[in-house]
Amino acid sequence: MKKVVISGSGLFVPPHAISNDELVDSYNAYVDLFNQQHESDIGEGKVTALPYSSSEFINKASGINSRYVMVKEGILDPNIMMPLIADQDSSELSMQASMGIEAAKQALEQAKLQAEDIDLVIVACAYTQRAYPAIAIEIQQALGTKGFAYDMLVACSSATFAIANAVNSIRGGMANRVLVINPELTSPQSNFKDRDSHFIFGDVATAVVVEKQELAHAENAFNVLSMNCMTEFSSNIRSNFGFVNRCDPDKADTPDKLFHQQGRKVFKELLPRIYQHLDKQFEAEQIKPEEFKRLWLHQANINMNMFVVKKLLGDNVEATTAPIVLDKFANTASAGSIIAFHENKADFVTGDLGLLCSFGAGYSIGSIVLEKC
Ligand code: CO8
Repeated sequence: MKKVVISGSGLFVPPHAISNDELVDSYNAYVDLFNQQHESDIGEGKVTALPYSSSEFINKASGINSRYVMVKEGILDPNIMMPLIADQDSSELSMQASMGIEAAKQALEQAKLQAEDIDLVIVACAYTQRAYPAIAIEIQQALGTKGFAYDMLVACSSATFAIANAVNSIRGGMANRVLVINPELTSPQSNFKDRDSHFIFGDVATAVVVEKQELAHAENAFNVLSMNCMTEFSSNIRSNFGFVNRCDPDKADTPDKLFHQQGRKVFKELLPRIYQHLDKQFEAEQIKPEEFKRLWLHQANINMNMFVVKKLLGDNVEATTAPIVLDKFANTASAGSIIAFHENKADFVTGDLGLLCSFGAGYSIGSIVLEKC
């Protein structure tokens, strides 16, 4: 089997940060406004008064302290509660393409490659801002990559599933060098009026270069030793946004068209599936969890990550073994584990093992064992 490596990674950080306190202040101002507007219905028991959000809860329940967004205007206004992003002319570079290009340029530089060395671009994320033409093809043209390009969506597992596609495209002879790009523009999909989820997401873009080992510069390269993907249908994390929405105008804008979830159920149902998934992969590959120098895990919830780490490695694990980036970036859907990888791989020496693992909506789980070349 052809050896394939990840030879570069990149991270684009959006221009605006929002702290928990800022977000909670705006949410609570929205609550005051809502409760005032519905005062008599609340008094008569026809409408339930909204309770406040709190920074203490957010930090304790999720580990998130802050998040980045592409456009801050509107999000913190209690009368708006969404980013105000102007509609773009078709001749302009889309927001997701511009985010992805910045991450891709860094990944190319790390891999010591030019755009024209790439013969496949895969854009993989929770949502693309339009269905067609693909954001990946827009990036192909803007960067000047060769070959072909396509978009794919697997929510939080988009990056690991796309890396698996990239590896298989190289092994199957369809490509030599692939850019996998994750432009996660989550803020327009987030419901900032929903106390349960208003704090969860942040915008970011990541990218990796995947290429044939024989073509790669060994300096930054990680050999892909094993890959495993699984899915199982669940509506516990869901968005009903789609192209059919406009055909029922009365319901086209209801909250189910944004991200919503049963967070507790997800926690309880997904964790055992993650353990089973990884156990199976490690058994098949004859790898013991303690052989990993680092776990680059999906970044949805700090408590969930700690459960995974403890189950794999026991109670006494150094914080550096499974780095947390969600305190600063929040949940960035598929980009989370790639940020952790990008920021925490420089100390790897030849033979060191690491695990890239994502989990989330679908349900979906993707895991990739990497070995430093
Ligand atoms: N402030 C204060 N109190 C709150 C708040 C708040 N903001 N929200 C809830 N509470 C209260 C509740 O009302 C509840 O009160 P009570 O006990 O009186 O009923 C109490 O706090 C506890 O609530 P929960 O049980 O809901 O709290 P949890 O401890 O479960 O924490 C979490 C909630 C953080 C959501 C947690 O359940 C979680 O993270 N679960 C894992 C979910 C997960 O991993 N989901 C993956 C989603 S990401 C994904 O798959 C990608 C989707 C595609 C991306 C889309 C981009 C937008």
